[in-house]
Amino acid sequence: MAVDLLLGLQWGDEGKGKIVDVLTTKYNIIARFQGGPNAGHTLEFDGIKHVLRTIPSGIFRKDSMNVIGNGVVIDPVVFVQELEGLDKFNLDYKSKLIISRKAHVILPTHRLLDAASETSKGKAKIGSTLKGIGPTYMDKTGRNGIRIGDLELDNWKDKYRALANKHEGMIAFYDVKVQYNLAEMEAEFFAAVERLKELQFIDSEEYLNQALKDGKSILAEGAQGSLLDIDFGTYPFVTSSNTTASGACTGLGVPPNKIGEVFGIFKAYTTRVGSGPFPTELFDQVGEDMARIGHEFGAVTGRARRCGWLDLVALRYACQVNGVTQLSMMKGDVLSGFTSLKVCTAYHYKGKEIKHFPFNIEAENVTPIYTEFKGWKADLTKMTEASQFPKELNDYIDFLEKELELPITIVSVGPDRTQTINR
Ligand code: 2SA
Ligand code: MG
Repeated sequence: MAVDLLLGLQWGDEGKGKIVDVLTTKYNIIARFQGGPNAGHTLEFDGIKHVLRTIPSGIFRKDSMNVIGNGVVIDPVVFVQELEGLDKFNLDYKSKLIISRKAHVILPTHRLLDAASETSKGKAKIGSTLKGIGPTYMDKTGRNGIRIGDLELDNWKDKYRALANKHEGMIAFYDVKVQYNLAEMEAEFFAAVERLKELQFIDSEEYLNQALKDGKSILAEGAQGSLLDIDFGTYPFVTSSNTTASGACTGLGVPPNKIGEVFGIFKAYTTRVGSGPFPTELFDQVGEDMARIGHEFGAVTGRARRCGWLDLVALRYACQVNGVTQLSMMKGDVLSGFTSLKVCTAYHYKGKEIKHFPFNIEAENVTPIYTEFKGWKADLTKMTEASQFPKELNDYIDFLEKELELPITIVSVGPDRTQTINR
């Protein structure tokens, strides 16, 4: 059996949670491979809306196992809150959720360091979610981190103390005002670690490879988006993990020759939260309409998302880096009623027209070149099959498929599980 991947192709918030939820019935195991509580995967079904942070989106399905892989960073405090949020659903998460011993732990001081680093940058800040993601991955690559498996050792608190002390020195070094009461944060953290230890910690690479041998199917659920990838994203305005396909291999311990389908998820327009370049960003009424109609607010922090037209230069790049095999287009319903729609097909870059994603996409270097489309009026949200689509929507989809040289097999026409159309 193979591991299929589900990845966001833009700057996050493409609607991955919804598509994982729709696809989970086809898989035995759903696995997260990178990121942490900076993610907010929204699922809607039976009139309920739920946001998942670190827990894989298969948790609501009776028969799926959910694995948090070694590439993920876990904040025990947020994790326990997440578990408490699931209590009302009566899920047997102790038997359905397993955590890699090699995943790294976000400490309270990692969150403080995130805040200190962002404050020290002033206007140049990354716009991080302040969940401690960057500092935790820094400690991982700096070979200082504490892993989930460490929490099973008797002396883990010694290791914790040494690292937290070091972090306090670093916070002082930043020389910015960060108010905190570490004793309080630590009490909450230690209590959360004890709850976390009630779950199963495993050697997840062993578990997953054995599952493949046993004929089980696995879906790897990406978080954030390709343009936030630490290597291929709009650096430094990125997150600190590999959000692209290769991250699934390193973040789960499954070999590349076991990767099967790569589902790429994109919105029919583009959004971005946090700082950083965004060539097709709109600063006018049209952009405001997209934000309002699309409810474009961060699922974790509530931040307003910046909105703009679909950028095919960026999307083509993301498809290439990930080896996408099929696409899902989300939130086309938000564009209903727009008189005309634009799609960026190339950039003017240093006096030339280019179609590849260049090193620097800052506004002073890049001007988008657009193709314009007639909009559609019909409300898509009640549609149940592709034959009901208005001609203008079909024209839009056909154009994207031709430009991207990939099939758009799923079109989402609303947030609910049921508002999903296969083509
Ligand atoms: P971080 O916290 O260090 O990973 O932030 C670094 C950059 O990555 C962006 N980022 C995100 N962008 C979109 N969605 C994300 N998750 C939340 C959601 C966002 C929220 O799913 O709604 O609630 O605000 C996410 N996580 C990280 C971030 O904006 C920085 O640009
Ligand atoms: Mg999100």
